[in-house]
Amino acid sequence: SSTHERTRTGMSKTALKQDFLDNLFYIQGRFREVATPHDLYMAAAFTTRDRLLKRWVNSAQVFKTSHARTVCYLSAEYLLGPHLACNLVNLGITDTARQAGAELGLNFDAIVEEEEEPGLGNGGLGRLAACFMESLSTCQVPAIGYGIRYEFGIFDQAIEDGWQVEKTDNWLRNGNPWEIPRPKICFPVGYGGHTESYRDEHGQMRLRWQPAFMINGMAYDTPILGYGTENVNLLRLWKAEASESFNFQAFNTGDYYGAVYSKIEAETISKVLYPNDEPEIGKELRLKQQYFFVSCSMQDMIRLHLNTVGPLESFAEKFVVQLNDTHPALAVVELMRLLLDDHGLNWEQAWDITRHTFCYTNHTLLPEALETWSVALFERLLPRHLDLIYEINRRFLDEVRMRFLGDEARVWRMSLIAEGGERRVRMANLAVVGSQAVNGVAELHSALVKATLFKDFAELWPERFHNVTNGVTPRRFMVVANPRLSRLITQTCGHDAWIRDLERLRELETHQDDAGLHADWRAVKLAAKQDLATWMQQATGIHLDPASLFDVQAKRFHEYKRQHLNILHIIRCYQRIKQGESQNLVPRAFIFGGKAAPGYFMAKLMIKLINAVAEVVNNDPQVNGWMRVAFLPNFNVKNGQRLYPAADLSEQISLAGKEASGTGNMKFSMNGALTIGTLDGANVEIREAVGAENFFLFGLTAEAALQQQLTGYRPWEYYQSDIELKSDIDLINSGLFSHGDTQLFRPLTDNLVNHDPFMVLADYRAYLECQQTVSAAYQDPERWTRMSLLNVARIGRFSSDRAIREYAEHIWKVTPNPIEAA
Ligand code: 26R
Repeated sequence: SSTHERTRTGMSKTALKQDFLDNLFYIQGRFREVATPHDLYMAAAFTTRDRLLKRWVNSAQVFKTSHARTVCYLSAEYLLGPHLACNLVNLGITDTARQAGAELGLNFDAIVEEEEEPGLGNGGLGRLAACFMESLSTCQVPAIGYGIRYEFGIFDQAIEDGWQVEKTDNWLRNGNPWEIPRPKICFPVGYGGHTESYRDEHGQMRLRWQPAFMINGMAYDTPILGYGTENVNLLRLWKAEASESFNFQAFNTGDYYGAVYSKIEAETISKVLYPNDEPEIGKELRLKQQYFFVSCSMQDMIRLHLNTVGPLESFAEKFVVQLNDTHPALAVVELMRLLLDDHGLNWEQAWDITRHTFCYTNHTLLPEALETWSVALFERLLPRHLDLIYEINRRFLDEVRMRFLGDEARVWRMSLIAEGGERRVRMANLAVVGSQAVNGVAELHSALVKATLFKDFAELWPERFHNVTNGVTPRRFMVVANPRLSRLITQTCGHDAWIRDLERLRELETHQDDAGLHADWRAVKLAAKQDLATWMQQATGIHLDPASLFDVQAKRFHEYKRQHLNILHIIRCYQRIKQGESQNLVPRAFIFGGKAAPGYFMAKLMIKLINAVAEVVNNDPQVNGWMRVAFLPNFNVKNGQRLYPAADLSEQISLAGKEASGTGNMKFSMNGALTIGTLDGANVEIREAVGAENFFLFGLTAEAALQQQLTGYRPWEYYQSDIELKSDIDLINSGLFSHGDTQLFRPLTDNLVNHDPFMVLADYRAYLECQQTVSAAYQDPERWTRMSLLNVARIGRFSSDRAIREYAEHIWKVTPNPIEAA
C-alpha cells in the first residue's frame, strides 16, 4: 500500500504515468486504446487532483490545529476558467506531465484543450474572485471562497446572422473532476413564514423565525493550490436540494406530487447564474439565491468556529468575511440572526461581532447597477431579516442624528430603506453600515466612491474607506496563456522568480535596447498572432493577417464601455481608404469579443453592427489589404487566453468615471499590448506605471465629463459640426451595412445623436487623433517593441498577489501561514 501512495502523489514522470493509467482504468473504466479524448482529459485531471488532495489535507490539518485566522471570500460569482493547465503550473510539473504524456503517445495540448471551463460568473467581478482565490493560496493566506454551484453558468454565445444567440452552458454534463461532494456538510435554509415571540429557558422574551419552507444547501469543494507553495485553500460552492425531512410531511399526507414538485422547486435555486451585469432586475429567485449561499456560508463558519476555537465571542478574530459587492450583503443580517436567535447573544454582543467580521468591496458606481430590494418582497421572503434591518437602521440613524443635528435630509439619504415611492432596502448602505472596511477597486474609483456614492458615509466614518487596486494572476494570464513570452522573459532575466514576484519583471528594463531581444520579442508576438489567426479562421472563417496590427477590444458589451466608439473609428478608416486617403494608415485587424446581457437590447445591437460592418469590410477588395473586422464568438476565460497574447493594441475606452477598475487592461498589458485608453479605472495607474510615453491617452477626464453633463451636454452639436463624424453615423443609417435597411441601427444612432449618455461623440475626435499616433508608432517597429517591452517590465504592480497582500495587511489583518511539505 505504501507503493500505491507514492504512485498517487509522486511528482516523477514514472509516478505520473502510472497514476494516469490507473485513473484511466479505475475511474474511467478504460484502457489506452479505446479511451476517448474526454477519458484522457479526465484521467489527467484526476492524476493532477491526487497531488492537490495530498496538499489540501495537509493544509487543512495544519490550519485546524493552529486555529489560523481565515479569510472568507463571499462571492455570488467565480469565473474560474479551465483548471488543469493552471494546476500543473502551480504544482511545477507542466514539463514532466508533457513528457509523461509523450511517452504514453498522447498529445498533451489536445488533452488540456478538452476541458470545459466552469463559467460561474459574468465578467470582471467573477474573474477577480477567481484571481484572488489563486493569489490567496500563493500568498499562503488561509482562506475559504464561498459561492453558488450553478448548474448552468454564463450562457455560451453563438453568432447567427450577426446577432448574438444564447446557448445554455451545461458544464456539468460530462462530470467535474475538480470538485468533491460533501453530502454531510449540509445546512437548512428557510424562506417565507413569520416571526413569533417565545419565552426562553431564562424566562426572557425572544423572537424566532418560523419559515414556511426549508431547503438544504450541500457543499461541493474545489481545492485551489498556490504557485510554488504547499498551501491549498478551499472553494466551497453550495448546491440547493430539497430537504427530506421537510418533504416528509407532504409524503405523510399522501401528497406525492406535491412533494416531488417542491423538490424540483428547491433545486431551481442554484440552477442558473443570472447573466445580467446591468440594470438590477429585482427578481425574487435572485434574492433567494443570495440568501441561500449566504446562509449556508455563515452557518458553516459558525460550525467551524464551534468545532475549533469554541466561544462565539471570538468569531471576528477567527474569521474575516469579504463581501464581493453587495450580492452577499445579506450575510450581515444573517450573522445577526444566527447570533441572536440561534445562539442567544444579546444585540450589543452580536452587533459588535458582526461589525468586526465584515468588509465590503464596491465594484460599480453606475446607479442602475446598485442593488435594492423591495420591502414587500423582503417581507414575504425574509420577514425576520427585515425586522433586523429595521432595528439596525433605527440604531444607525440615531447615530447619524446625534452627529449631524437637524440634518434630516442626510438621515433620509443614508437610511437603509429608500422612502418615497415603493420602499426599498438599499443593499450598499447595509454593506457599509455592517462593515469595518469599505474599498473601491482602483484609486480613481475609490476617490469617487468617497466623493459621490458614499459621501455621507465617508463624512461619518472616514477611517472606514480604503483603496485596493485590482490585480490579475500572472500564472494564468502569462505562464499558461503565453508560454513563449514567459520563456523569453525567464531566459532574458536568467530566472523565473518573476512568476511569484511580478515586480521583478522590471529587470527587463536593462535589456530595453537589446536588438536581439527586440527580434525575439517580435517573433513571440507574431507566433501568438498566427495561433489566433488559425483559430479565428476555423471559428469564423475570417482570415486575419498576422503582419497587421491586432487591435482588440474584449469585454462585456455595455454602452459605458463604448464599443460603438471603436466602430465609428473603423467606419472612418473604411471611408478614408475608399476615398484613397490611406497614407497614414497601417494594416489593422479589428477584433472584438464579449457577451451582451440577453435582455440588453442596445448591447446586442452593437454586436450586430460590428458583424454587419465586418461583412462589408471583409468582402470589399478595395479595403481588404488594409483592414479586417472580426468578432470572436463566446469570449470567456479560455478564449481570453488565446486573445491576450496576440494583441498589439488594447482598447480601454470607457467614458472616464464609469469603469471601476477594469482587469482586462492589465491582462493585455502583461502580454505586451499597448493601451489606447481614457483616464478611467486602473488605466490611470497603468499609465503611471508604464510611463505616459508608452500609453496612448485620449478623452475627457472624469471631472470634465461630469462638468459637461451638469452644464448640459448636446451631442447633436458634435454631430452637426464634425463632418467626418456626421458622415460615419450617416453611413450606418444609409443601410450600407444592413442590406439597405435604413432603420435597423436607428435605435443606436438616434441614441448617440440625441442622448449619448456616455459621451461617445464628445470623445470621437480625440479618439481618432489618438489612433493616428498609434498608427505612426506601429510604423516604427523598434519603437513599438521597446514600448511593448516596457509595458511588461513595469506592469508588476498589477499582479493579484500585490492586491491580496494589501488586503491582508490593511483590511483583513492576517499574516501568511506557510505550509510545510508533508
Ligand atoms: C446587481 C446586478 C445586476 C449586477 C450588477 C453589476 C451584477 C453584476 C454586476 C457586475 C459588476 C459589479 C462588475 O463586474 N463590476 C466590475 O468589477 C471589476 C472587478 O472589480 C472591475 O474591474 C470592473 O471595472 C467592474 O465593472
